[in-house]
Amino acid sequence: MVLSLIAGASLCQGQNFSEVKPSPQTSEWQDLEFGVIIHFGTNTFLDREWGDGTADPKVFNPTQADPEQWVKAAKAAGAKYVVMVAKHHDGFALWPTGQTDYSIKNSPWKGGKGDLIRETSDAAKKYGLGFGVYLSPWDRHDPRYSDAAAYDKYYLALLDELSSNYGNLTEFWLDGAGSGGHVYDFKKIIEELRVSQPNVQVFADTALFEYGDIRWVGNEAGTIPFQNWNVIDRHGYLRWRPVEVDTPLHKLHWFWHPNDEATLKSVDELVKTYEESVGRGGQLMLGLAPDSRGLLPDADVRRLAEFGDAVRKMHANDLAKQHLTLDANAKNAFDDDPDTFWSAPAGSHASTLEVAFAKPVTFDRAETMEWLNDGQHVQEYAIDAMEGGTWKTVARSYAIGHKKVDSFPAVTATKVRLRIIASSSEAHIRELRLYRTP
Ligand code: FUL
Repeated sequence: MVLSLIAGASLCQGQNFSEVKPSPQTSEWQDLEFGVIIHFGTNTFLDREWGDGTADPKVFNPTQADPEQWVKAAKAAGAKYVVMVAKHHDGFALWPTGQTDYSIKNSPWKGGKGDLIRETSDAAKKYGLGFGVYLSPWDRHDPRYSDAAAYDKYYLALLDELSSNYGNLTEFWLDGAGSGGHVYDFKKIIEELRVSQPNVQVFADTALFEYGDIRWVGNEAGTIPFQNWNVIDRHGYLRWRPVEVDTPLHKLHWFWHPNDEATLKSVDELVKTYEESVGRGGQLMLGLAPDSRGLLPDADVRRLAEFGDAVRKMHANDLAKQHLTLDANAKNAFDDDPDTFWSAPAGSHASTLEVAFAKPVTFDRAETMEWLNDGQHVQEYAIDAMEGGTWKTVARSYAIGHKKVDSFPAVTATKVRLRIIASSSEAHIRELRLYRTP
């Protein structure tokens, strides 16, 4: 009795939302802000989103598959890493696995000698992007799926190949789709993954709640529709688990489909998605889909470059840099150095970071970043601009987190202040940036 009380007490230690901190690996991952996920497989050739596992491997026959083209297009969009769907729900493996014949080994592509995971990870490395994989737990082809223990063994063997043969993985995607009712030994799966990939960030939706480092946003529309706090309660214990926002470049389509040009998202739609994902402290995971040639369609490549240009232009001129002299502490919020931050007075729960300008600056967008290594502390804040000698509040909101974008009608100000209205302990502000929308 006494022992169980003591054990219960120790479980409760540190269970305070603002005391939970990210791991160094998760912080590093959050700094990437934007990745892409690539869907390519038998579905590409059969006009399908969810293959039923009966497709003949011979249908997989791209004539010009070029992972370097995919990676270059992702990089032009501003993505920092690529996640490749190694096996989707149809069970077809895009690498020459030794665990099943249902793979590219039995396709006509490169006479069965190709390896798309190798080519894509090599391309990512060549262009300086991170690499990750998606391995669908749900499998509509493999007969072992009906026997939970046999399938776990199979899945583990696939995972071992992916986690030991393709270098460091940035992210591992565990997709809950379709698995309703099937029980997997996720504990074992994650344990095994960690042996060769101790730093990989595991994405998992709510069905696989216990196992992820990163959580699903809950929709595929490209938006975080809530105040974004990084720490969530997992069945009674707290864990730092940031949000990933996955959404495809073509509306509702993760795989390529013929005559699908009309679903290609516009630059404005993509920028809105960026603002509502990265701009709300989350990670953007944009879905790309090579066509039956094995190339991203020209229009997609162009759109990705246009999107990247639009985001770069939005950030071309940080007006906050025109501030007058600041003390060393405040300067840290305007230096673009991710390792420095302005710290509010120790122990404070409210504070102000203020800058003045020699000449008035006109802006309609503010980007604020919290230094999160010590936890997420800012609970409520406002941005005020001094216009015509009086302070005017242009934005007021709750969580800041990794990054927070606030947009408002343009103001012309001689001074700007970030007012921390409530924070669980002193605020740590990594950057405060001001922009005029081009
Ligand atoms: C979903 C899957 O069902 C879709 O086909 C796609 O792979 C998406 C990224 O995740 O859960």
